[in-house]
Amino acid sequence: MHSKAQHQRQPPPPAGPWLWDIFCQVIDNFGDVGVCWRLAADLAARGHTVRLWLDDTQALNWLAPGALEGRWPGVSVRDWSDASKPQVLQGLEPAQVWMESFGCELPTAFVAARALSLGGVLQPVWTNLEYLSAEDFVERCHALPSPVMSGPAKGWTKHFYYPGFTPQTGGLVREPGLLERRGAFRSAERHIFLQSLGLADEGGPLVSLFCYDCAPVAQLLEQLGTQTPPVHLLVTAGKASGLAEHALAQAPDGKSDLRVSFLPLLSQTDFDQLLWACDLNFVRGEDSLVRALWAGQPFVWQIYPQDDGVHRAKLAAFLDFIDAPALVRNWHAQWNGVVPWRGDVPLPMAPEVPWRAWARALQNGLATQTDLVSGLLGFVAERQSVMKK
Ligand code: TRH
Repeated sequence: MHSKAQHQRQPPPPAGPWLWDIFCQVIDNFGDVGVCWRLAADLAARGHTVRLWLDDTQALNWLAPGALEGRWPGVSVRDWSDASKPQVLQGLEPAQVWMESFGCELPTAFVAARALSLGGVLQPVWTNLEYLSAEDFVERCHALPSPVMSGPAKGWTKHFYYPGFTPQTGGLVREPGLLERRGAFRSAERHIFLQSLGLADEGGPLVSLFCYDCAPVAQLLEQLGTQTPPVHLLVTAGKASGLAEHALAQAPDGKSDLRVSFLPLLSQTDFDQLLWACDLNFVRGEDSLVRALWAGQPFVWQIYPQDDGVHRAKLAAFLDFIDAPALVRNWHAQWNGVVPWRGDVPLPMAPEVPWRAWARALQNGLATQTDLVSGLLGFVAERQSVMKK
């Protein structure tokens, strides 16, 4: 007879640590590099080693200070073009995992160098990181194989890895300890954070703004200017600040109680704290949405607009998944141009609006899922054991 202890399921053996090659081509904005950096930094913090191959490293200067100078333990940032140079490839230690992000293709010379070494027996686990979506197809497509049909790695297999909001998907990036750090961030920390940005904390409501060119910023500023107590708007550098400056220049004098501050480009660590500090966050794209969810504060998401309008289905799927109350849906509809601006949809700072409690509940619900990096490590370990058989 087995003892009780023998019947207990053993925890899976620790995965790795492995060497990773993550490839990222910057299409536009900050999201491609922002997501890949979060992933690389999270892997490195768990003891893995990452080579992050980028065709444009510029944003890392502010997003992850020290990364380009090699001061980030476990991550080395490489120039994309180096991955095709024979002198670089010759001396490159073979990685256990390859990741191509957001549909970028690995350089042929890089793949060939590996496929030709040892007759191609040293096959990495090859993953294809996709965009985040709450649409139904994500559960169907997550972890599906994609056989390589041509080129030097013909016969190998890649696998799709879809981030997502349900256990049947790849999950969301959530570094170990993130929610504990967020929970420990209270009014004293907010005060210190604002001071570090050279801003006085008057204790009133704070709103952050990060958006695309098509956001109705003038209308937002007008509504924020009518609030009691007065709102302090923190505008992120880039498109949002251009729009806010323009709107302020056009606004009639003396009618608004709104205080506006323009921020410099922040590191991702500071960007997270900005979202923790604010009572309402306007975010966009992919990574800042996830960080707003982990902030657990009311947020309004501007989805990356696509010419063919497919982003509307993606937005609707997200609002359905999060079971957004009418108020939250109305904000998203007008902010994303799905309906004309109304100007009377209440803000979460109003005491009778239960938006804050809802955002906290959403954060708690999502936190019960396996995070993306933990899921990915399990996936790689599983693929490795299949490949060994
Ligand atoms: O910049 P984005 O609009 O990126 C988008 C999306 O990822 C979209 O899905 C993709 O198709 C497109 O790029 C190509 O928004 P996102 O995803 O929120 O990325 C912004 C990153 O920039 C995020 O990591 C937070 C970071 N950031 C800072 O760290 N400091 C800052 O001051 C600002 C303004 C942003």
